[in-house]
Amino acid sequence: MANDSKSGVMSNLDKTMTETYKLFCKYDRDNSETLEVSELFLLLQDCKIPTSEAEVKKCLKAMDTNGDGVMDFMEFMTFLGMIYMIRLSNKTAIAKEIKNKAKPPPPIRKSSLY
Ligand SMILES: [Ca+2]
Ligand SMILES: [Ca+2]
Repeated sequence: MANDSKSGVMSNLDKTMTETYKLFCKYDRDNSETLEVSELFLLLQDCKIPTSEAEVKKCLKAMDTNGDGVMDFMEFMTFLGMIYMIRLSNKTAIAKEIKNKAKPPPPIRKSSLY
C-alpha cells in the first residue's frame, strides 16, 4: 500500500488532534496558549450550554490539573470530553444508541451438558 506507515487509527487521531487544536486556538482570543474564564465562557455559549461566569470559574478550577489558574491544551482535551458527555446526556436518543453499542455481550447460556 502506497500511503501508510501509520495505522488508520493513528492518522484519525492526528486529524482529531489537529482539529481540536484549531478549536483551542479559535477560542484563545489573546493567543496566550491557555484559555481563561472569559474565553471558556464563549466556548460554552457556542456549545449551547447555559452557564454563568461563576460556574465557568468553578469548572476551570476543577479542570485545572496543574493549578496555574488557566486551561492549557491538555486540560482542554479533558474539558471537551466532559462537554461531550454533558451534551450526550441531553440527547437521550444518541445516549441510548451509544449505550446499546457499548452493551456487554449477552451472558453465556449455561450448557445443559453439565
Ligand atoms: Ca487565552
Ligand atoms: Ca492549568
